[in-house]
Amino acid sequence: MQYLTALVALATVLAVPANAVAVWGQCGGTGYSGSTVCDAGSVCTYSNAYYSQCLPGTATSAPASAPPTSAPPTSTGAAPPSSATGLDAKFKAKGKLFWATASDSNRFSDAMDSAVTIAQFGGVTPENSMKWDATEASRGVFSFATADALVNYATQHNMQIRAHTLVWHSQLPSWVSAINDKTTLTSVIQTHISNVAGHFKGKVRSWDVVNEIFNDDGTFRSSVFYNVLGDSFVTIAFQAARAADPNAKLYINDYNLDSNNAKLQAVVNLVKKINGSGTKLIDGIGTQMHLSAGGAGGASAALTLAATAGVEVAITELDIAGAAPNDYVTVVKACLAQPSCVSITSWGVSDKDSWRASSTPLLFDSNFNPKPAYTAVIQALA
Ligand code: 9MR
Repeated sequence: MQYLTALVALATVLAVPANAVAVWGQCGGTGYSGSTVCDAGSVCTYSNAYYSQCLPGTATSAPASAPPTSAPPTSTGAAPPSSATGLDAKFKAKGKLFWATASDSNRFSDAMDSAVTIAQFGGVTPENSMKWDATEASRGVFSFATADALVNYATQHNMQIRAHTLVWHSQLPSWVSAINDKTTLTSVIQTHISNVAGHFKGKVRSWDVVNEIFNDDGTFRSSVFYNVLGDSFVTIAFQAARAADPNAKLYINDYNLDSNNAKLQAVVNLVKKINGSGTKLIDGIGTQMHLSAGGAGGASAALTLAATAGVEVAITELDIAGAAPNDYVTVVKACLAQPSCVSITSWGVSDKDSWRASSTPLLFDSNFNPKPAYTAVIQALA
């Protein structure tokens, strides 16, 4: 897939016309009839015969109307299937909402990553850009530039957005962890959520409102949120999220919900308790599914148990360390068989960019070539 790295500058003009394409937008390719001129600060960059994209940077050559100066080199690897035959399309054909991937601009700014993302995935989750440390590192000072880049990219490619995450003990600035009174922490949670979820109001399909709040035995995890507020922090967070973006689906998300176990039972019980005490606040349960080889056997039972909470269920961060193709197939079939399972999100595109890269847990290898697990999943979706 070396050809995907052949970047050919197509456009930068001194005056950018009104119909210029925003950064990350499409600006060329077979069948494309829109503007080939990018906004200032970005340049139309050749990815493949079907796709050119406005990437940040400045052109050093070619005027806007110039064709590519050279044909892309011949690929030595398998070309990504077209979007009509990709993972997301096949998953949707089975009645599901989307198959997404974790991403952020450090990933999709790579032309190979972007080409595979567009061909295969119908949604994104910000891998890091919407977390507390990225959005409110200092109290009351909000930054959204990196997250906005992902939202713009997803919007331009008709991808759904699973936003992640509002209240999490990790990647949490120390000024939050240091709070020790209920009034301040309640206000800080509400301010964070109203600003962050409010900023993306109407643009994301769902939010992971609380993330990883339970221990494996089903007790609450020790965190500043639980230690100061008790379990009331969950309701405080969901109420704030509902107020900030009333149409977003609000999720509770966790790992090790991979079988009928104590942790998943605690999640289901909490959802039933909160939703049963008046207004429905929680719309979905997210099971991350960071699995190990041979560890998918409980997936079907887990999805079945999660569905008993009466909310939608999503597989939100799927990767499988050292996966045999059949491990992936087991997960996909479990979701297909459970009507409440609405979506799958892979936690990244290429093995080389995985948070646990050494265990090669994803569907595309470090050169972005589809792995046998990918082929097995496509066959399972046939
Ligand atoms: O993939 C994320 C990695 O880039 C970050 O360094 C890490 C920091 O905590 O978070 C990773 O994503 C995590 C996700 O937000 C929540 N579930 C576990 C994921 C893997 O650690």
